Amino acid sequence: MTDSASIDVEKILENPKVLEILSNVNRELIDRRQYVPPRCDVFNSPYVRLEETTAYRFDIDKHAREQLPKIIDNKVQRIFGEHSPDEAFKSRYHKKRRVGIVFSGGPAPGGHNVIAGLFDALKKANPHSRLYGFLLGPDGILENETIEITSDLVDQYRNLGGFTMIKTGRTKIDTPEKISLSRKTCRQLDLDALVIVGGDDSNTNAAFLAQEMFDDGIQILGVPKTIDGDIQVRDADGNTLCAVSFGFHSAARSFATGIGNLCTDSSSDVKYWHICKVMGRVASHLALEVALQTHANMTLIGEDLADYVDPERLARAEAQGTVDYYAYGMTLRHLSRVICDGIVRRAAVGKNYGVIVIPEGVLEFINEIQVFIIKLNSIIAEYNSTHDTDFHSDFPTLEEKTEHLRRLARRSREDSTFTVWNTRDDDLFNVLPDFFQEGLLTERDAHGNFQFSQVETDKVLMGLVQDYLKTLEEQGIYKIGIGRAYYRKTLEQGGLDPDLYGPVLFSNYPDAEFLLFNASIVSIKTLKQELGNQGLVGENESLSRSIENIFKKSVPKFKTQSHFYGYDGRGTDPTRFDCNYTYNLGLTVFGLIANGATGLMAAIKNLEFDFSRWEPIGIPIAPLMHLEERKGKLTLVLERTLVDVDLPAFQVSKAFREEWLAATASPDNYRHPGPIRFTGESEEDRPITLVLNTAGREAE
Ligand code: FBP
Repeated sequence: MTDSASIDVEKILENPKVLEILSNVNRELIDRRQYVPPRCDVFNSPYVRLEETTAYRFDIDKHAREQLPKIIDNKVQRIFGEHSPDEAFKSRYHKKRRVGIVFSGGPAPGGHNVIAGLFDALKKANPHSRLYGFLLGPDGILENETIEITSDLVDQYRNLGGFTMIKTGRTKIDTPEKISLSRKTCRQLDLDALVIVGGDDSNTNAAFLAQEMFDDGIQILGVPKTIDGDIQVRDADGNTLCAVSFGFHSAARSFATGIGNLCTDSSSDVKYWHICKVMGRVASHLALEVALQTHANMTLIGEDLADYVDPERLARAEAQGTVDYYAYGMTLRHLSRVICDGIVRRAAVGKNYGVIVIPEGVLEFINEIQVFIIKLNSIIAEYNSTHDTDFHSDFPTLEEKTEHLRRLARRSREDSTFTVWNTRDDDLFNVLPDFFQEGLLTERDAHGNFQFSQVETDKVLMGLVQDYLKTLEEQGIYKIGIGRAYYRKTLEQGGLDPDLYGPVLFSNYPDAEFLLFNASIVSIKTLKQELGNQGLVGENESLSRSIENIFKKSVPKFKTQSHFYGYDGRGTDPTRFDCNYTYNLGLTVFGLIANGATGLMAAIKNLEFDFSRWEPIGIPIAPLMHLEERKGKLTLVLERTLVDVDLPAFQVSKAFREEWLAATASPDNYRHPGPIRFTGESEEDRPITLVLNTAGREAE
């Protein structure tokens, strides 16, 4: 070994090659910064103008009409190229503007390109216009913390992931005080427009600010972002206006890269089940896309579990003339049984390994857990609204929190009008493992959302799986299948006749390719007994080494490795799809600003089709809002879109379930998507979910 004292680090660092490979600026970064996303055709015109269309209908919530009267009648705006507008239009368009932009919520790949698109269009219309970035999310608005976004800054971040340029935060602008602080900041900065790049809650903020600042003439526009992919907009007739939020494709591809690698590892070392929890607070879009990308052995889709109906329970209840509500939706126990079934079936063909994908929000779709989440949400919200302090600071430990719940259960016994937490709830809650209780009681985020990423969903589920597999093993059901050829070879090498022992040892001898020990043989002792009963081994004789070895190989060891795919995918560099999508969103948002719009969300229609068909539009936010429970109160928010289990993407994945489980003697059917490639061709240039959901509509 070289003596470290003899190494001249200074000399090494004089070598230009060394300096080059150590530089923060690598080839990938240079290529990304230089990439120029294509523009939707309309943006190649010198101007764009809006045209209101009444082709889309929305079912408007009466609360939205009451609370957002100034923007509720906004219509979808189509954007057209304009070559020779009149002078009044030109002077409005070229007006010197001051625009603010803020990121809100979790990072999503592509955010920097929204800024780049907006910046380029703003400066092209008037080089004296200025763009300000609010720092650290909505807090930057409340505290008037900004930086001016310059061309040098934009060039540093073109086509790069993260929200690093101006950072982000989760503060919600949800009180009259915060709204008035926001107005004050916008006025102080003399802003013409504010752009909020965010998810459902942030676009909700945008709608309320648009309403509040309508008379000030400050335009508020939203841009749909979230890796969760749950901002999808359809009108009341099912026409798609926004197929997916930006960031979804990149995050899903990043998760799929990692999970695809685990499929390779797992089928090489053949000893682990890799349990992969993937982000997606509620909806399972990311898990579904990962399933389609990797063909992992099992992927749970929350929406599918909620849709489940247990035919046996239903029939039993029907025969008894009763209703069994537990027949609808899957229980945690049942789900663990379904997973065990896949594990046992693969083991039977010698595959005691595999990959399971679990969406982080799966518990939301398990009835019994959802009830706890709702009840605890309202208990915490109630406590916070009636006390000066806060639930989590008053009851910092789990013990103190459960003691508070116990008191509530006691109260329900004394006061029959108090029903939110009764003795049964308390009893059921107390049998949950501590870490899960802690997870369910975890602090809600600023929007009152349950923080699924803080709960070890996979641990809860896999704990049940582990227990049930033990039972199945004791019952002789969970066993590793022994290759027939291997069995013959081993016995012959041991000088034994395989055909003499085979029928005694195995339940499927000699036809099956993988032989399964009889269910009654669960230990060396029972193995010896079985052979003794058939006169194949004497009482005082020891077992043949080859038979003992074969038996040992059939005993399953269920070894797991847990992985969480979330923050890594949020920070990945965007795919080309997301680069192009977000740059055009930035151009779109400027088109909306230049034409005086407010209370709209920039979007690209036809995203699910080829780029040549992409159409920039403005979608009115207020008509998309409805009432949802937040912090124990019904509140107006933008509706999230869950996985539609009737659409092709899910139906196709369901049709492939058996093939991807691969519980057969044939090889596994993994698909290895590889890393996100910025250059070159790939068979899918947009999310597979989108391709499938629109398959057959390409020619429309
Ligand atoms: P947004 O909806 O704000 O884009 O965030 C989505 C998400 O990435 C979820 O998938 C995840 O549950 C959550 O953020 C994690 O939040 P946090 O950053 O607060 O840990």
